[in-house]
Amino acid sequence: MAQQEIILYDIPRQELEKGGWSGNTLKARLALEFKGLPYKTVWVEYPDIAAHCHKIGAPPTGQRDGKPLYTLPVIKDPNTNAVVSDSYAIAEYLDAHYAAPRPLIPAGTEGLQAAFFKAVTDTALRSVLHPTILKRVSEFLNPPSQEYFIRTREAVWGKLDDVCPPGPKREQQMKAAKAGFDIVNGWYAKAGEDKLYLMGDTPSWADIIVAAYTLSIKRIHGENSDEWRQLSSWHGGRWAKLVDALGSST
Ligand SMILES: N[C@@H](CCC(=O)N[C@@H](CS)C(=O)NCC(=O)O)C(=O)O
Repeated sequence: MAQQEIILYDIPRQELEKGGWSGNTLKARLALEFKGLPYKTVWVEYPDIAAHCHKIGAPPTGQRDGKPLYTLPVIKDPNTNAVVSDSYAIAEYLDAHYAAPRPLIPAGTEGLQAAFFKAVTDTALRSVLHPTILKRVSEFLNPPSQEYFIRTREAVWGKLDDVCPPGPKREQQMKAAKAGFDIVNGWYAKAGEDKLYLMGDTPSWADIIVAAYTLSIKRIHGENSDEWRQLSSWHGGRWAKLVDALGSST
């Protein structure tokens, strides 16, 4: 039977033509494209995620305030009837069910990929780059998501206006991000200065993680932003080249 389109649930922004923007959902999107699998996007506003997950049978991925937390990305695969939450679990699912044309997590690297995910997230991505995006994201979401995002993020970060305002605080944050990427660049350089991927010539899930977050900075702040200008110039343009190699047009 012909391969049916996998459904990717993602969070919309006002200008949908600018494509997916969330680092987490971009990981799943890039993984689907890496495999060359046909898929379509169903857009779900933040306040509707939990109800939507209930409806399709997608499990929560964590907890917030002692209650189950439902997040995107989720995929639904009509070929197998599987519904999978969490970007990492989605990558593992795709490898398990669609081995061809190439693995996201090559055999024997499972533990290393998991260790890299934790290390790169803590060093450069989530903890360091994340504060730079919060205010901007709150501005481009549709009204229902906007209200939800501001309320839930301010409960954690305080006033979004104060998290990473333009000026010295933002400059400091970008310096911290650069310092994080310096470390990650050192890991990449172990494969050879001229190599694009963490495994040298073989792209893998590790690179998709980095490419997805890097692409999210480009999409969130915009191609002409200072944030993207800086990030895309670091380390000989390594991160921008990863986006070019593994990024998505949607
Ligand atoms: N570990 C999850 C995290 C996903 C995640 O945090 N997604 C955010 C969007 S970027 C979300 O859906 N949040 C729902 C909420 O804040 O209520 C993954 O990798 O998929």
